Amino acid sequence: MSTQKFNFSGQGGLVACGGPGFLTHTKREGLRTDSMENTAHMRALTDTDVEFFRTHGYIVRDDWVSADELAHFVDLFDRDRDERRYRWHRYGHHQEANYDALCTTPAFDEVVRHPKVYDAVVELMGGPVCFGEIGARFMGAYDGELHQGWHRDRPHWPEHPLRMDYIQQMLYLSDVEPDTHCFSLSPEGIEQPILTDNDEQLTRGGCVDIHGKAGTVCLFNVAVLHTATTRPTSAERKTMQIYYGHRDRAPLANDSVIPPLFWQHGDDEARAFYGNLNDVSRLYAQSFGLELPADGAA
Ligand SMILES: O=C(O)CCC(=O)C(=O)O
Repeated sequence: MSTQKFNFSGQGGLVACGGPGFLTHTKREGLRTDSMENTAHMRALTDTDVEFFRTHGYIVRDDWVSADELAHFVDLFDRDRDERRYRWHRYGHHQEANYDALCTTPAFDEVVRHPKVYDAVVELMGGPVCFGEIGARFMGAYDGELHQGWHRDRPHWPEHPLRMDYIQQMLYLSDVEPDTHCFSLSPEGIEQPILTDNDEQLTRGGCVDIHGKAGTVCLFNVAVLHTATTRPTSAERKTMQIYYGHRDRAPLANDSVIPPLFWQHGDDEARAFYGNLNDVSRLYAQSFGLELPADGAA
């Protein structure tokens, strides 16, 4: 596997063309315009974003999701939670979640492959990405003790330029402020040694609470120490949390079933993105009498 896909110096680096209507990443000086005719591709990330990700393990952007998109995504979320209640279950310390959100509401694909987010994910991952998991998650009012459960979802991948095997999009669908539940992480830079002891990492990196208005996106390396911070509040928190992996590496987990609608999609890019099938998707497909794609290529 190539590990030399990045060049953060700016000149001659890779830029990403991803998401619906975009096909692949390519060299900055040789932009492909497959579905874009002669429109120059606008890169979603700035060099400052990339440098921040290198030195902190995450970035936050509140300007990618438009007001109209946000209203649409909140509507999808609320309707899913209302009409597909039977797929929502208790999760973690004080959450409810639906991990089959792509089956119950296929339109969540618009969140998963939001063009700006997808473009940034592809650039940070340094090559073609695949769907890993989707969680629609809800946190209600709470009057208990402040709670945190620090963890890393997956190990670092040392051969990757950002030592990143999987990345998560955390999309806030409600305002997140100092007195509400929030997502928190302990920043770490790729030049820093990995501290496996949580207390040591928290002493070195501290704790950053990610606040932002509804529509804010945080992208982070899931190997970075993080937690949900549950605090006494009357405010509800709604999030979409989507994992992306490298297309040629192992599927993330078996929490989300990938609907055949996507891995049998008529569009090559959609099929490839959703085609790194986990065991549960294969099992369900077989049980419904569907023919599975050849290994590694849906
Ligand atoms: O819900 C949150 O704020 C934290 C999410 C988290 O810990 C995770 O996805 O592993």
